[in-house]
This record gives sequence, C-alpha cells and structure tokens, in this order.
Amino acid sequence: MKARNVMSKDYVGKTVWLRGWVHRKRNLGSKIFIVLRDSSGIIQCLVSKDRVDEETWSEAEKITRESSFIVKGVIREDRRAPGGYELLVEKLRIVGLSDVFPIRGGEGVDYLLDNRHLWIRSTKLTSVMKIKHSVLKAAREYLESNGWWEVTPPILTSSAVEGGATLFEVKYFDRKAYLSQSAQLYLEALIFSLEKVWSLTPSFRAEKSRTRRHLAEYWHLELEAAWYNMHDMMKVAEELVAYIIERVLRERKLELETLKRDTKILEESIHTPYPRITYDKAIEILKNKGMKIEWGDDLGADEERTLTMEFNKPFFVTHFPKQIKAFYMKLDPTRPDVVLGFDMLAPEGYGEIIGGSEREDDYEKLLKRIIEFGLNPDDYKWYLDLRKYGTVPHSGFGLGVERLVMWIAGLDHIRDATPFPRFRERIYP
Ligand code: NSS
Repeated sequence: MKARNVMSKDYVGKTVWLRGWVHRKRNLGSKIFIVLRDSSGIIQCLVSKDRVDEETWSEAEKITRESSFIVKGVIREDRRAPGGYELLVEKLRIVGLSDVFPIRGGEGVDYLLDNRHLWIRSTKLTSVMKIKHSVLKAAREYLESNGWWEVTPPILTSSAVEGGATLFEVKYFDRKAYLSQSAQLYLEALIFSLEKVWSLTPSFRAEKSRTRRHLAEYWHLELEAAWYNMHDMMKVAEELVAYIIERVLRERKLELETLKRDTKILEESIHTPYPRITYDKAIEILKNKGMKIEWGDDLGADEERTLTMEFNKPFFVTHFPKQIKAFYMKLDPTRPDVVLGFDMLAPEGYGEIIGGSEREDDYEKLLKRIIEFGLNPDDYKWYLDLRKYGTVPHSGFGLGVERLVMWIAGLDHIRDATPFPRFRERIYP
C-alpha cells in the first residue's frame, strides 16, 4: 500500500500496512504524530500511548526524522490531518534509524548542493522529478504515435557540432575524443534509411559562466527528418511542446500545486500555432524598448527575457544572421545573410528551450561553410559524404529537457530540473 492510495473513503476503518520515511515528527507526551512519506506522498500517523504495545511506543519515541519504518494501523478521516485522513497506529517498527538529518530548512543554496544526495528527498525536488517523468513520457508518446523512430547515437564523438568553445575533451585510449554536444550529425546520417528519427541523450557543454539556465550536462531530445523544411519542423516542435504541456497539466496537477505554479500561461500553451517573429522583428521590438542591440548581435538572456514579455505562450524567433548560428544551417536562398533557423522561446521570462534549422544539403555549399567557420574539413568528411550519396532536404531541432522542465515547473534555476546538476564550479556528488 502507498500513502496516497489509502487516503480515501474506501479505506476508512480498514487496516493497512505502510512503509516509508519520517517526514516530520511531533511528540506531545502521550501522543506522537509521525508524518510518513513514501513515493506517493505523505500521511499523518498517530501513535497513542494507551493504544499500542510497549515496543511500538518505545520505537515511536526513539524514531528520528528521515528514519525508515514500517507501520500498521487503521485509516480514519480527520479534517485536521494533511490530506484529510490519518493512520491510527497499532504497530510500528524502525527499519533504519536516521542520524540527525543535516537539512532542517532555511539552509543556503551551496549547503543544499553539498547535501544534494539528501536534499533530493525534498517535496520540491520530488515534485519536479515527477513532472520531468511526465514530460519525458509525453514526449515519447507523441513521437511514437506520429511515426518517429527512436535511435541511439553515441556520446563519445570525434568532432564538434555546436562550436569548439564549449567542447569537453576526453582521453580516448591514446587519442582525443569529445563528449557529445548534440546527436544531430549522427541523426542526419540515420534519416537516409529511417527518414524521421529522434533520440534522447545526455549532451555536454563546457559553459564558462554560471547562469540560471546552463548546465554542463543536460538531457537533449533531438529530432531529424528527411524531406522536412524549416516550417514543417517548427510545426512538429510546437505540437510536441503543446502535447507535453497538456499531459503534464493533466497528470501532475498535485505537483504543480505543491510548487505553487500559476498554470494560466501553461493552459494557453496547449493551443497551437505558436506566434512566429523574425530576428529582424525581434531586434526592432528590443530597440523600441530601449535596449542596446544591433542587427547581428546574438540574443542573450536579457534580450530573450524582454521578448518573452510580448507573448503569453511559447513563440518562435526565425531567420537569424548567419554569423551567430552554426555552420550546418542552410542559408535563406532569398536572403543569404540569414539562416533558415529557428529558436522556440518559453514565455514568462524563460527564453530559449529549442534550437533548430533546415540543414545545408549541398556538398559544395556545406564545404564552404565548414571552411568559413575555420573548421577542418577532414573532421567532417563523413558528414560531408551524406551530401554525396543521395542528399535530401532535411531539418531538425534539439529541445533542452531541463529548460522545458524549468519553465513548466516555474523554477528560478535550472539546477533543480535535474537531480545531480553539473556546472563549472562543482561535480559533487
Ligand atoms: O545548441 S542548441 O541550440 N542546438 C543544437 O545543439 C542543435 N544541434 C540541436 C539539433 O538541431 N539537433 O541546443 C539545443 C537546446 C537549446 O535550445 C537549449 O534548450 C538546450 O539545448 N541547451 C542547454 N540546456 C541546458 N544547459 C545548456 N548548457 C544548454 N545548451 C543548450
């Protein structure tokens, strides 16, 4: 039995066994209140001295916060108890007595990160992890029912996708290799047989600065499809995000409430299409708002935040200057100073959650771009080959799972969208 299941009219008067951990304890002399936590939630357990045997009473006196225990008792309704039900204890046995738990509440960020292995038990992080579970499940469901093949690209790679500045180098036997920044190049190779592919993999970025939305290791959901142009791909991106949000709103009501998430904008976001603006338009909006920015500048966190104030659902920014985007993006044939690329930005100040584009599919043009970017064509020989043997127009995108979870859960920092965050300053635990 789980705590949440027994908290219903059907169980009133019934005897149940539960096992879990001490979330809170209050000793009133002849009564001890122990709030039990298990993976489903919490339930108050009442131990009355005159109703239990001596051993149970002494266990209840001895038990400490975060100890694990097994308990037997009868469910009854009680308006004062959290959730409206409580367990009237008959028997209680400690399984693992806890030392004084180092987290009491009110500790600072660094202390909680040092104790991350214990802090992940918190109601907040538990709620976020359940939301992440539903996000991933919904994504898989959407992709499965729309004909996308799941594939498993490697993490150890031979070359950069998103530029050398954020590349992690690893010793690979007696050579160098890199941790993947994106599965994209491998996914591009896979579309020639499977046409529509996706993968969920860790991606690594040696981000130099610590920001609220950058991790050194994150989960990357990537799609790539033959025959798709940029607009086809944007449609998939918005449908996918809308489907995920709709599912999370339905499945994770309780967790969103626990996190005190105002869901008004999430509810808007289940309706597509999402607005689309060009980079040119974005610059115009930002200039009108008095921001110091020129055509050709990248949109930073501040610029993105300002733009998000214009929309009450996710939106796309498209057609960026070619110099601020990756080498593989196809240039707009009607205007070769911009790429056929798009970002999806989440509202409420969150900013970029998806980056994607149409890919350059012409051998000569791609080779020229690789050289322009100062990259070594030898490193990309296999990637160039894809343009020699039956090249095809194609597009794709990557979604940062923690970025999406951060927005959906309304977190103020990306670290809490993942159980064991990695950034420059630390890798513990
Ligand atoms: O660099 S991206 O914008 N694009 C790519 O990697 C493409 N190669 C993906 C593709 O087309 N297959 O990263 C994609 C997304 C981006 O929008 C963020 O949501 C997320 O990956 N991202 C990150 N999340 C957390 N931490 C860091 N450092 C990070 N960098 C990107």
